Amino acid sequence: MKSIALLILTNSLCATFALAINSAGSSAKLQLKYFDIRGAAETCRVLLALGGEEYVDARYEIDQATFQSPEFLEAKENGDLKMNLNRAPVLVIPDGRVIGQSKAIERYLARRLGLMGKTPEDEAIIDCIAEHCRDVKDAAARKGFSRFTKGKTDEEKAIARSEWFETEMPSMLDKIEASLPETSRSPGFSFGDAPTYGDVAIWALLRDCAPADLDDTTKASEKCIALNAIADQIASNPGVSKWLKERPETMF
Ligand SMILES: N[C@@H](CCC(=O)N[C@@H](CS)C(=O)NCC(=O)O)C(=O)O
Repeated sequence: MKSIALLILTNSLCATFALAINSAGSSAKLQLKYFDIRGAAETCRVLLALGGEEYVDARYEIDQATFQSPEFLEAKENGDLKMNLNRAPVLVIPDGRVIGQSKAIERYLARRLGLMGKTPEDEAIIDCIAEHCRDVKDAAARKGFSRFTKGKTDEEKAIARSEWFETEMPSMLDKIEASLPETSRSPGFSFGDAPTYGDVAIWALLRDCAPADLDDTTKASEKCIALNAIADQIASNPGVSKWLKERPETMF
């Protein structure tokens, strides 16, 4: 039963991918190409859900045993990924041009979808909030406690993990929380009184981390009332909550 379900899922993902590839360059829709994981593309997908724009969600399947993706290798060989230096994600825009770098894609989508404020100054402040979230994620990665970290014992990883979640992450989140009164005009929004890219970045940081880190992240952020209200506001947006219910279940 499980293998039939997997086969159906695999076939439907292949169909999605084939549709995406066949329509490259000619589609009026945006086409986001990435692995079949949340990873570096999920903030883009959530921005699109929040902004209500339809797009082609082209996914390179990953073999769960080998972590290889023949579809990704083929795309690399075809030159589809040149604009991200042979990596994913890339976004193909309706005129056929390709944008690489996940953060550049996020900012482009946010601007396109009206989630970057009204002026260059608004945009810079919203971007600044999103960059705070990136700092937190980068600091966690540098701390090196994930199962992919090499050169550390399990005991060393456990120590790094508790230092991060008990002290360092709460301290960084407190600083972000303290900055919000400078930019927010209403509870539930990091900038002004409407959803922005910064809110999506906060949601991704607090709610869309690796499932194994969710409880510790929730605990580390428990005193951050404003940040949690923003994350809840994004999660309860109808487009986003529909996406969260319907998105493919993936390993990361
Ligand atoms: N700075 C780039 C990094 C892109 C990147 O490292 N992509 C990874 C997946 S998250 C990748 O394509 N890895 C496969 C490879 O490099 O062969 C971005 O944010 O888009």
